[in-house]
Amino acid sequence: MSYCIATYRCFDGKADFHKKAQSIAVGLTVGSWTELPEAKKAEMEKHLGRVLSVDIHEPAAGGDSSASERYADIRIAYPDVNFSADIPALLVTVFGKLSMDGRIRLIDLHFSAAFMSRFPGPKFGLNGVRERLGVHDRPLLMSIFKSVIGHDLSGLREQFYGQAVGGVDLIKDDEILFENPLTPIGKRVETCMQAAEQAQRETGQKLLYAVNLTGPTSKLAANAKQAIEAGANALLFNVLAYGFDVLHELSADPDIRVPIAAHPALAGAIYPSPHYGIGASVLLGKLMRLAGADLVLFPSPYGSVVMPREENMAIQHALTTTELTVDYISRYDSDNATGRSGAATEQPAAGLKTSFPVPSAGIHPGLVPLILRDFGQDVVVNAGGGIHGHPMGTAAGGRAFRQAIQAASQSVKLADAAAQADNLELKTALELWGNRE
Ligand code: 1AE
Repeated sequence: MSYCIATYRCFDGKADFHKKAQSIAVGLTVGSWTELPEAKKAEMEKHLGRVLSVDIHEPAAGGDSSASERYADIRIAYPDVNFSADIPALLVTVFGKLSMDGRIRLIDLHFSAAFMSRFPGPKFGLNGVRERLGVHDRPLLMSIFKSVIGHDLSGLREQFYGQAVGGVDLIKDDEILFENPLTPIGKRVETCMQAAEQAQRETGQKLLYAVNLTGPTSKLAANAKQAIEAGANALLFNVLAYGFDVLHELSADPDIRVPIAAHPALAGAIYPSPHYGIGASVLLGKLMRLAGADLVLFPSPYGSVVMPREENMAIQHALTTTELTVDYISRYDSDNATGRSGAATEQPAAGLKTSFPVPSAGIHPGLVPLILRDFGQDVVVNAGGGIHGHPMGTAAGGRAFRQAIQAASQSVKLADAAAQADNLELKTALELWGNRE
């Protein structure tokens, strides 16, 4: 018997957490247990959830407010046999009704090997994106279209070219650019890819354009294929508005042979509370990777929409770890269990590719050393305002970032790099936005 394991943090000043854990394990699986006749129990045993552990944290006397709350971390194993092997079924099982039942938060998920084996994961992943660009030795740079609503194709082309010629590796649509008569997806792709080719002739650099895949769910795959037909070499997708399963289907579609960048729109309604919702590393880490995102955007700890650094690091870990047995795969197997407490058994690792972390929002060149300090070389530095807002123009904005990335990668201080005559763009950017190294 195989199980997926959910870990919850449950806050309550007085509750009997062991009783609470039992009520979740039973309530979200067989419904009732002690009242069942013995014959029925034998039949239902395989559907019964198991409490694996209950770790109670009592408030520290005189501690700060977070330490002064009483909570328990509760781990529950859910039999795979209870749900179909898809993310919606798993999420509704482990945190459907329960998400509305008081101060409780889903902080981790471990998938059974059988469940995980149904997910191919990212089609390209971090290395595949690097291969497509031919860039293996430095962090990538992405820029974001800004203020494009109401603009026509020529306005778009101009903005695209400015970004491309500045040396960015990827350009993504703004996530609020939907299907519209001025810049419909097919024409948008054709126009932007022409600008990409022009820029490539000048810079020699390849570029991915992540066009925003929008519209009714039933038309997404067709829209994606139309965009690819028109020359799209990447897609942007607002995963949480559509659901993880939609990403999974798009990513697993053999005809959609381009990397998919997952945008975190709506995530702020789900992860930030300490008491409710789903932890960022599950929402924007494990589930995004499992569902097949090649690149995942999330708010950084440094910019305008701030997420705590430890949560960023947990997302990075979930996206890039190769220790899948430890981090992803449930090691609980009832055939080897001793009693009800759960037992560890070794299971084979599923070979999910890693996804590119893309810490975003309010990023400017002065933050690049912090990004590289935390994420190393396998990161996409992503900016909208920090590129277009450069006093010397959009292309200069891209160059300022490339100069910052080069300096930080070689452990050269930004201030020293900015003092070099050929790094005027970086100097100008640091004067405007500051230097946080
Ligand atoms: C967390 C998503 C960031 C994003 O999509 C976006 O548009 C950022 O723009 P800037 O860099 O803050 O201008």
